[in-house]
Amino acid sequence: MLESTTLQRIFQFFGLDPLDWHCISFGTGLINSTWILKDNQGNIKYILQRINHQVFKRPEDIAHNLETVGQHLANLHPDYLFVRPIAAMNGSTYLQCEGDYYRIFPFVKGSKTLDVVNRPEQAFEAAWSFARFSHLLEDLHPSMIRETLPHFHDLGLRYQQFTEALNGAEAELLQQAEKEIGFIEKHSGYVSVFEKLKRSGEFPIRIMHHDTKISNILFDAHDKALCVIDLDTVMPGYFISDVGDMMRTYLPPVSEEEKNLDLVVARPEYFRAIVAGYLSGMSGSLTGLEQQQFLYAGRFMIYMQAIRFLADFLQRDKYYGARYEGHNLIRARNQIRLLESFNQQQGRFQTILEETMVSTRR
Ligand code: GN1
Ligand code: MG
Repeated sequence: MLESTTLQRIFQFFGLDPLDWHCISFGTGLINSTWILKDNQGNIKYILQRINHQVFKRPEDIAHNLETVGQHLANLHPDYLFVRPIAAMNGSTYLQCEGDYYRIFPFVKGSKTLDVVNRPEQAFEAAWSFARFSHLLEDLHPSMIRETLPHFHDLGLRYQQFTEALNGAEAELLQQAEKEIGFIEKHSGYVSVFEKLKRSGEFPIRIMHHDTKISNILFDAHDKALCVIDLDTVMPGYFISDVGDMMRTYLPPVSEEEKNLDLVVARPEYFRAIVAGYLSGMSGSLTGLEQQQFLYAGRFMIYMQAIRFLADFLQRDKYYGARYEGHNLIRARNQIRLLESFNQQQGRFQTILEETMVSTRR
């Protein structure tokens, strides 16, 4: 919860009268904390967020990126809905307070977020929106955008961190995670694929969102996507990050928290929706090599998340935290199961990819 003195300072900084607002905890993110601000009539008007300063070391870079992207879109695509944080009296869009950082976004009226994807149309809408976002930023040079989390989706580095976690782990934890460690090691070829793609010259650095889970899209009452949100990790990267994280989070009918692994399966009709939505939102901008990497995108992100959860388990949950004993091992198992289900169906997914590429071209 928020200390009431902190809340008072936030209100004061952003010029809001404390008597007018009720602050209620909201959202399920693992890193930042979120609240909604309701007025006295019970209407949600603002979203308040605390940026996790342990993770995001330079919040001023986030502010710089939001400003640069917002300005670019306002100039070239004035009809595009881009939600910018509100500015305080002194022009700053964030408040630094006792080592933490706070900012406030206007709430988009009539919008809602989804926690699970239960219709392929929702996956299509989300994929289209994330693609459109990157597409509209193609004429903004990636060097204009700062890396808010350096090497965030660098699979080589993640693998190295996993190896370090292995070397430093207690024997008891190593034993509990023996099977999962074996799986990660056996599939380390995914890391070399990434290194090869980066060197290929046909795999451009683009401005990507880097956190494309479904709750980062605002939908209207009819499940039409209104806009993308949670822009802290908007930074230069590769298209496989966004497409892959959509596969990781939209393909299964359950979340990464699910303990019953029988429920963790990759659903082909959602794969089709992601590919179709993404290709159409990108309007033909993907290179030939990129178009061939939709399956790899899924593997890349699911594998990386499995590594991150497993490394965190071995390091006693220092990054993600844990709500129960073995939580991050369960999360890693869930991701591994998803990757197995994905790979078991790769023939089918490849056919869907080819069909969708043909129908999108028409
Ligand atoms: C974190 O905080 P949240 O839930 O938006 C993480 C993502 C992971 C995700 C897994 C900055 O995102 O990379 O995919 O947890 N973000 C960061 O749930 O590490
Ligand atoms: Mg996030």
